[in-house]
Amino acid sequence: MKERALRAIAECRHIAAMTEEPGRITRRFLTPPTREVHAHLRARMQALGMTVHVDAAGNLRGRSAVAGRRLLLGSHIDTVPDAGAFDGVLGVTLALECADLAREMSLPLAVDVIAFSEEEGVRFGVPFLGSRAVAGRFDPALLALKDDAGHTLAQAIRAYGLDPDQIPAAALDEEALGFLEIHIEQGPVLEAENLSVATVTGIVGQTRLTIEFAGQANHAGTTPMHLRRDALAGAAEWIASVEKQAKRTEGLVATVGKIEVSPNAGNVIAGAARVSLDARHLHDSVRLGAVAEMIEAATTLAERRGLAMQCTHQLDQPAVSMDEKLTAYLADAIEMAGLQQKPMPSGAGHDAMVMAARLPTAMLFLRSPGGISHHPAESVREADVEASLHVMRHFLQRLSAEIR
Ligand code: HGY
Ligand code: MN
Ligand code: MN
Repeated sequence: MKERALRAIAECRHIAAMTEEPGRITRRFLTPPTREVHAHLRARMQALGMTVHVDAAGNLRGRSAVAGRRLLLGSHIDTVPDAGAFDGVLGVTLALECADLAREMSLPLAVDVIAFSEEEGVRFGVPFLGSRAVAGRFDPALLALKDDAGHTLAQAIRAYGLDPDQIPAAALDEEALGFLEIHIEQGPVLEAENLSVATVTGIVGQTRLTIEFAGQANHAGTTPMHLRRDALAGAAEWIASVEKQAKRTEGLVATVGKIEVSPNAGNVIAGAARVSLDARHLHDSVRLGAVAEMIEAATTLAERRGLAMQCTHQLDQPAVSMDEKLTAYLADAIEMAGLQQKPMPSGAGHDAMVMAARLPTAMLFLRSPGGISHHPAESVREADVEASLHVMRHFLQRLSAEIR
């Protein structure tokens, strides 16, 4: 298993070099480096005897030649800007190792591998586009979304040589035993408890929206403070209130990670400020209540400051529980691999939360050294990757026993 683990890690580092920005890992939805990744993974899939195609949503799909009940494994290959090498991609390289393990053990299991096209939602602001298509939950209205360059999602798909009208055909059209996503934890929990792996009980719900404050651009030197309608000062007050509210709400995380200011000049009072909000909680009622309060706070401060305020929702993704049976098989496999079992929720979003609407879904987490992710320092331990493959070997055998 050691050589499989080393290969899975080496593949992540190899794919990391396929980037929009030399020296950093950035690979947004269907940008040119995606083509390199697809070519590389296609060869890997074909070497495993798979038939391979890219569906209309840009997912790379490897279909096992084994005649038998299907199990889907996979994760995403798109990244955030200046990302680490393992978020998503490790789930694909380990899925390939698992498909090879199933073949080596002559299991009656057809292990298919999916490299999802757009999980992060960086380019078009809305995540899970690839997995929505596979799960048959892609809203055609999304095709009108625009990226920072003004290209629509439909244009990006066509520019890649795909046909957005064919997205409905990307939907899974057969029953499968389930979908399993192997992923780094991206947080500090497993490292704090000195554990290699964990089963995921559920994935937190997620709201993503944009708040635009509009005031009056004016001269920074001649405009008295009491005569200003400063959009950036309003946004700053709101951002501070969001952080305060999240800190006092148990289990809530809220992030303003992006701000765009106009005209964005040091000697001009900002006429417009556009900020992102990403709010998450394991209980949807808490998340939705907190988001409503944050929007109310934006409305109130905008009125007080003489600003216009507009809120645009990009995502309202309910919290999702993982499949109990598959998760129990995974927990048993962890114990059979001689490891301590730990069930835990995921604070990060994953394609698994979309796939769970379509078929039984489970996740296996690996420790994130330093608890860091969405950052070049993101890493994995070789021993943990090797341990995850032992777990998966037991899991595949257990699932096969069910269908013999
Ligand atoms: O943002 C997330 O939770 C995930 O990493 N896409
Ligand atoms: Mn991810
Ligand atoms: Mn991510």
